[in-house]
Amino acid sequence: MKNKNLKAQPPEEFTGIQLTEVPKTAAGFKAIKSSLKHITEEVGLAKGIGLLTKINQKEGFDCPGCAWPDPDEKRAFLAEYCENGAKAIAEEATKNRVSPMFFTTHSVSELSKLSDYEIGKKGRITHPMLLKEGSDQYEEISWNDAFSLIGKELNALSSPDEAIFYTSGRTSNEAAFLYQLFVRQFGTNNLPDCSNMCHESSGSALSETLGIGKGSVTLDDFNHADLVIVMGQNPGTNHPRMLSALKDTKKNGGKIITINPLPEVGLMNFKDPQNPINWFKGDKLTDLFLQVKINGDVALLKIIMLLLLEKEKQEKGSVFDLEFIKNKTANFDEFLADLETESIEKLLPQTGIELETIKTAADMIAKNKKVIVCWAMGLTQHKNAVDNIREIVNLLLLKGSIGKKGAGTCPVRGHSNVQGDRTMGIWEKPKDSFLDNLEKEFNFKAPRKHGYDVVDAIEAMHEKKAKVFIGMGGNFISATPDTEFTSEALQNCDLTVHISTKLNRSHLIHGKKALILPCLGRSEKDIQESGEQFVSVENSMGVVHQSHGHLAPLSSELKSETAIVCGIADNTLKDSKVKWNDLKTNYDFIRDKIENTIPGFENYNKRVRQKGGFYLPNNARDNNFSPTKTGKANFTVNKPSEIKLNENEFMMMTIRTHDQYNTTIYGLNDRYRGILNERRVILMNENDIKKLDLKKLDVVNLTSHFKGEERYANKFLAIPYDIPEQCTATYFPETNVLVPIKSKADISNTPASKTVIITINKA
Ligand SMILES: Nc1nc2c(c(=O)[nH]1)N[C@H]1C(S)=C(S)[C@@H](COP(=O)(O)OP(=O)(O)OC[C@H]3O[C@@H](n4cnc5c(=O)[nH]c(N)nc54)[C@H](O)[C@@H]3O)O[C@H]1N2
Ligand SMILES: Nc1nc2c(c(=O)[nH]1)N[C@H]1C(S)=C(S)[C@@H](COP(=O)(O)OP(=O)(O)OC[C@H]3O[C@@H](n4cnc5c(=O)[nH]c(N)nc54)[C@H](O)[C@@H]3O)O[C@H]1N2
Ligand SMILES: [Mo]
Repeated sequence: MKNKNLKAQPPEEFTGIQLTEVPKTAAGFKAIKSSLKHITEEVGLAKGIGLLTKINQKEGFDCPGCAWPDPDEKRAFLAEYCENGAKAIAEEATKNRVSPMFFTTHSVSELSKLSDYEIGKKGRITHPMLLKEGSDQYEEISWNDAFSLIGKELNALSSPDEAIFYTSGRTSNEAAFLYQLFVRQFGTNNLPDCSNMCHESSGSALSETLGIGKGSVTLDDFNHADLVIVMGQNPGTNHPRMLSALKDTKKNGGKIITINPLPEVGLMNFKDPQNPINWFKGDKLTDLFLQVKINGDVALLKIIMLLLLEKEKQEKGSVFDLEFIKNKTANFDEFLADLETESIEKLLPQTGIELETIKTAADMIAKNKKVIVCWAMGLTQHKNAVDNIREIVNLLLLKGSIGKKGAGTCPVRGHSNVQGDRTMGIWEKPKDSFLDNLEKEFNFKAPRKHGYDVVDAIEAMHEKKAKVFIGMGGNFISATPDTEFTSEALQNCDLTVHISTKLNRSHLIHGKKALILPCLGRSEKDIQESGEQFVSVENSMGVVHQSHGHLAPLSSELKSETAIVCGIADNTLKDSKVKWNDLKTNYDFIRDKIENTIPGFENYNKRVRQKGGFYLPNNARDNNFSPTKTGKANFTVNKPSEIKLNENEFMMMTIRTHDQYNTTIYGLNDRYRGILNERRVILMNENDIKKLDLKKLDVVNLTSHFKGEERYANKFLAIPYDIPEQCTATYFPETNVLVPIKSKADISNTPASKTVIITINKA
């Protein structure tokens, strides 16, 4: 039963907007100033500066911000972090504490009325906490009692498939490996993760076409590329260190094309904060900007490929890499036959771009042989997201731009170890070969039935088919779509458990009983029986390396994620042959087990100790596509988006501000878009504002429409912005309530949180 006193959405209150001019360049000195401000406020200056010198250094800890790789050789003088990495650290190392005392004076329902910003600012959780059935107040519980409660609830289920084990992508390789092993020994593959809402579409498309679900490029490839195309990504905010790589491309004579509905500041111009000479002088990054309509990418890529085909017909071999196509690819004829059925005139309106501009892009692509395409959520969170990425692969295959220096695929990952977690087996659809290896090493029968992904898990809880939810990190209620539906789903559970660093809304939208288990963060020392431990992570380009905490843990009650998994497993599994309590004493033991089960981790303990770590094997990088069904790189046939808007409807994308990390809201500013101190805004084209008879800063209510259903989110300020007509942008998680649970990508099942059809009404 849903508790009406619990608020799953942030309050419909304004915080006092200020608009400034949209800045012309990103980073520079202002970024340094902003880093220092967050660090000083949350951590204190001296301790904060000490921490910053450790981020992403070879003996330091991995920045919990994003998964962008560190240079293999040189690391910057001012440390390899960015403004938003510094904010992530400040947030984790904060002085603020959520202690048992805090909960005696704050009820759950009262806390749920706060915004995500206010909840996050309460700070780090210091002790394991239990919310008893019927209570509105968390109270302290011992670790042993917490573990045995979980064991009891899990073992009381009528099937292991009634439990769900979520993971967010910050969990280390060691913890993730043990977690999936425990879950499979318990008897289910219900291992949804944040990837399901993130790059799942990339994984689906790339595995099918290139035989590996990961990107193919390394950081060094950016030094050698003729052309980098950045699609559906805002690196100035979300992967700031990527801008340095793009700067290197330019320095070496390469060009950059940006494809985005918004002229994102960082991509347009950039001042490198790691180079003081550059603090005040900007570098122009984007050479050609294609301001595509939301979800117009397949149409745009098809037009580009039609233009390339025209040129190729004029002079055979002048544009396409015929040798590569012949030797390395399959399905070229089907692809070509389908492409020729498309017409530029019909496709053009979907893009919203002048044909002349697209022709310039096609010329740049035709001329250059080494092309990298980078992308992120602007491509993966649509109904036809998998098509978007398959179409990118088609383009790269035409150019033979894969498996060679300076060319290839670059899906830019989000969470700092989301890729590593998947490598460790956090996946609801594990491969048989992976399970075979687990069975052999650990002597048990692994479940073979595929488990629930995020959307399926929500539906299962809603239908009461799943009754226990365990979250290894993350903030499920605020990150997932259809907030009110998901809130009902979580509240249907008998037990919800969160292994977390900081207080968040998922602790407040709870099952009949709830537990919060507080864990160490990346920046903290992890001391076990055999001494100080390090963990390992995999970045966006498949490099596995160490991460060492440096700070003393903020409370002696914190446990590492690894120790928590071992505690739960030991209290749940009756006849496991794994010695859970031994494994946690020395993480080398866990790495030995990983080495024995997962290909590519030979000599793990030795190689992870090399400075900078080691690369995992990558068949696409090696120009080998044998893992695909055809044994070659596959061309595919894709269709442009079928979504048609009525005249009064708008397409809405839900995006991140400069001051947030997913559901963690560092501050209320979106500096690079000129919007300060307010999150309840909707960015609209000036003509659309006029058409609706609105003025700048008018208050509007939003209604989303999906298969006859309506969902509502009220009180947003209309902001005129440089965005194509009929396209709008709002911030997540405020508008997740508008994303229908059933509106998701074909094949990958990723919530379509960038293609939300809405109408806008004056409040
Ligand atoms: N500071 C900070 N860093 C982060 C995060 C964070 O929240 N804060 N989150 C991390 C995570 S988990 C992830 S996944 C990444 C996310 O990194 P991004 O994908 O950069 O994040 P979004 O804000 O979702 O931005 C999507 C971009 O795609 C564009 N876009 C939207 N729809 C379309 C479309 O149809 N076509 C095209 N071509 N473009 C489109 C938007 O205008 C926007 O620029 O960042 C990671 N890093
Ligand atoms: N509408 C809309 N929805 C989206 C998106 C979108 O673009 N639009 N993006 C989607 C994407 S790309 C992603 S990846 C998901 C993100 O979904 P999640 O990964 O579930 O969400 P986060 O906000 O990253 O999780 C933050 C919480 O993680 C906990 N935490 C932080 N560090 C640690 C740690 O080291 N260990 C543990 N155990 N806990 C920790 C803290 O308690 C913090 O409150 O959201 C998705 N949701
Ligand atoms: Mo993500």
